Amino acid sequence: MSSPQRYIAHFDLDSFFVSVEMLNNPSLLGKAVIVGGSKDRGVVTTCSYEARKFGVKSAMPMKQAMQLCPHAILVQGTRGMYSKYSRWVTDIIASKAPLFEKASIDEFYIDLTGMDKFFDVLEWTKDLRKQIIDETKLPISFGLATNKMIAKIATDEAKPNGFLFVKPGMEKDFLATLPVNKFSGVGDATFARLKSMNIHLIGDILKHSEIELEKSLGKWGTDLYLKAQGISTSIVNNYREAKSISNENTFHENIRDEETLLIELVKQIEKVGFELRQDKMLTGCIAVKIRYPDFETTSKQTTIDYTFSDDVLIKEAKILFKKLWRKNHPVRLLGVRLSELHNNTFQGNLFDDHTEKTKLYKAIDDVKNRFGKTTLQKAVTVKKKEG
Ligand code: TTP
Ligand code: MG
Repeated sequence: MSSPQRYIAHFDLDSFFVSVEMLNNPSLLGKAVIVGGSKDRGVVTTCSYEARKFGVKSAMPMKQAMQLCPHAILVQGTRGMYSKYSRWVTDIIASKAPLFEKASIDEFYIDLTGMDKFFDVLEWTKDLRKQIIDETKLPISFGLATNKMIAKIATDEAKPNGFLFVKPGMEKDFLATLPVNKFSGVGDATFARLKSMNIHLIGDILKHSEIELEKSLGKWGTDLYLKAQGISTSIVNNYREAKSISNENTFHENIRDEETLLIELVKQIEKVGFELRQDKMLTGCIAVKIRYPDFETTSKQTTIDYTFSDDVLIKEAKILFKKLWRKNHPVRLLGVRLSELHNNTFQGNLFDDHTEKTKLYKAIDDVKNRFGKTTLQKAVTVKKKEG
């Protein structure tokens, strides 16, 4: 029996944050719009296709963007809305797709392997796209192909507001005429290096032998050789089985003092928050668990705007704890859990416009990595021990 035909669909919302802003403010429609930080110090988070025509790109300093496109309308970003729309799209996909991965806030892979026996895979994917657009009013594009790598590149080629099907067997031809920096991981330096070897297009890679490429580029050369042929074996990680990050502590002696319990809670959040950021993830759901001495165990969870920030998590955890804990009852075990995780592909987290915060967390986490996880803690978790 031959193995089933692999089919992977990759969906990505078009200029996602801008599209959400346009829904809330239709006067922005069709205009050059930039979502980002402040005019003098901020960077571009994303921009509309009208602004892209002028060369504006995400991660570009805002100053430069405004020089390229002086008439652009600058929007600071609406906290909360992006998570809401991201969840909405996730729910629609979850209601239809047998197996899918949420790759980032606006990006999904759906595994449709073997489904061609039961339905027309392209029509099914087109229907799903139509449903997302009809319900949410957000523009979204997809690429459909035989693996994740080709599907993602196909989405990129289909944008804005389109779709592209790379039929089985057509992978190499599809890639051949695209520039080599369409492969993720080919940054400016590698791009220049490949140029010096006369490799501009992906098709040029295959003019060299695998051995040649390995000689000049090491293992990366072998990778490129495989990629250029359209080969990629990475799998779709089932979102329904996505992992969570948790931490809990059974106390030597039961604790009934509220302040001590809150300090323990903050400590645990700092641990899971650290892990979250090390894994480069965002979380959308936090839970607190309490076990009493008679072993009665209760927990409470809440959905939150996607975040990686300890401050946000601590605030939410405290609210949950206060709702959950029967005041003055001794506690045997306290725990926290973060779920609804997906990759944080951002340079910074826009939700609070906190590029500064991102830098701060990175600095704290770097120290934790070097000197151990307990080196740096919030003042509140330290205070108690000294006092
Ligand atoms: P992307 O899908 O990478 O970009 P996009 O949706 O804006 O544009 P495209 O049409 O090319 O898909 O990212 C999704 C959202 O994530 C984006 O709207 C803004 C946010 N984002 C950041 O906050 N920081 C970043 O560095 C990037 C790349 C994206
Ligand atoms: Mg997108």
